[in-house]
Amino acid sequence: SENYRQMWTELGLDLKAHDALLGVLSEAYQNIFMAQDNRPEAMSYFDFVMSEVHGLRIKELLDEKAAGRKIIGSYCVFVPEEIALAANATLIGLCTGADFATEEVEKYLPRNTCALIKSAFGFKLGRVCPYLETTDMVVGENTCDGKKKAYESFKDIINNLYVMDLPQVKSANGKALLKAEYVRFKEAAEQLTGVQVTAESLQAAIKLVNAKRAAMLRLYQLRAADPAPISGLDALLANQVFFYDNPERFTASVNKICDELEQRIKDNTGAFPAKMPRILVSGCPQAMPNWKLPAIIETSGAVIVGEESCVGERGVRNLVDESGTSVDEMLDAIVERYFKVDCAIFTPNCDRLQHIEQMAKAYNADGVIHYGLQFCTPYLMESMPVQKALEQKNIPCLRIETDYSMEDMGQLKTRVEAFIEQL
Ligand code: BJ8
Repeated sequence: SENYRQMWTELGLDLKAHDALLGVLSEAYQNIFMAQDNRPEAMSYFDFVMSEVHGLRIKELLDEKAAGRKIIGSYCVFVPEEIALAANATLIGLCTGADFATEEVEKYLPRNTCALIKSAFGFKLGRVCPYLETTDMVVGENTCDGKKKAYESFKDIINNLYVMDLPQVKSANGKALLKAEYVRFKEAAEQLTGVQVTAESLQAAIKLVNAKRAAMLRLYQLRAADPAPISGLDALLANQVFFYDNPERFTASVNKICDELEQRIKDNTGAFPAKMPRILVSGCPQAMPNWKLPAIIETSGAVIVGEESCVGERGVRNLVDESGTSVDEMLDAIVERYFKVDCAIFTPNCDRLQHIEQMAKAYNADGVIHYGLQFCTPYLMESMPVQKALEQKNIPCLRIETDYSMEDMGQLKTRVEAFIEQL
C-alpha cells in the first residue's frame, strides 16, 4: 500500500481527503455488504474488487497507459464502450454516488442541482478520484438540462472534456443525430489514441461488450426465482463494478456467480427466505457508492429483485447485432442498440413504462419503489405517470425523492417499512 500512496500522490490526489474517503467507503462496505447473511460465495470476487477499489484497478489502468492505451471516462450509458475499445482505449464509467467538497462544488453549481452532478464536480474539486485522474479524455453528454449546462462549467476544472450531443426524441432525425455523434466520437477516440477503428477491432469490441451485458442479464433473470438467490445489494454492486472493471475478468466473475445461483435455485436456497415481499426499484441511476435506498429496503423485510435503471437493466438490456461486416454496418448496429435506451430525457418515453410493467411481472415483484434524485426533473416528472399506470394495474408504487445525505434515513425507513407492510 506504500506503492499505492506514491501512485495516488503522482496522480495529484489530496491524500488526506482520499484517506478519509476510503475510510468511509470501507466502513460502509463492512456495515452494508459484509453484514448480509447467505451471500453467494462467488461474491468474494467483488469483496476483493472493493478492497482494491483505488488500488489494483488503478495500477492496471496506469499499466495500460504505459503500454500505449488511452483511458476515456464517461458519465452516461449512451457513451459506447464498443467504439472506445475498438480504438485502443478503455472506457471507465466514473463514480457519481457520494457528496464531496460540497462548499467548493456550490461555487460552480446552484444548490438545487441533482446530487449525481454535484458528485461529479465534488470528486474532481476534492481531488479524491484516481479514476478521473487517470483519464486522457472525459465525455460529457447533452442529456438532462442539469448535466448539459454543468459540463459548460466542468470545462473550467477539467482539461480533457469532450461533449457528445444526444437526441431527445426517438425519431428518424434523432437516430441520424446519434449516428453522426457516434461517428464523431469514433474520430475523436482515433485521434486520441492514434489507432484507427477497423472492422476486426470493432467486431471484437462488440463481442466483448455483448458478453459483459449478457452476463449481467443472466444474473438479472436468475433473480426471478423465489427465494431470490442473491440480494439486490449484491446485484447492484456487480452492476456498479460493471462500469470500471476489466471486461473479460468481470464477465467471467459474473458468470461464475450465475453458476452458483443456478445451483442455489436447484437447491431451493436463497439470500433471503422464500415469500419475502419483492421490490422492483425504478428510476435514477444508483452510481457507486450510493447504496442508501437498497440498504434501507433490504433491512426492512423485503428483497430487491430488479433495478429498472441505467445501473441496472435499462443500461444493459439489448445486445448489439454481431452480423455486420464493415465498420459502417457495425456502427449502425451500435446505434440501433443504444437508441433503445429508454432514459427519461426522451420525450415521449413510453417504452420505459412498458419495461417497468414487464420487469415487475417477470421478477414477480409485489411493488415498485420509484427512486428519484431531488432536482432531477426528467425522472421526478416521469414518476407520476409511472405511479398512476402501475396502480391502475394493481401494482403498488412508492415514490421516493432523496439525495446522498444521511439526514433523511429515518424518515425514508419509516416510509419504506410502511409500504412493505401493506404488500
Ligand atoms: S441514459 S439516466 S446515465 S442521462 S439524476 S444527472 S437525469 S438530473 S443520470 Fe443518466 Fe444517461 Fe439518462 Fe442513464 Fe440529470 Fe436526473 Fe441528475 Fe441524471
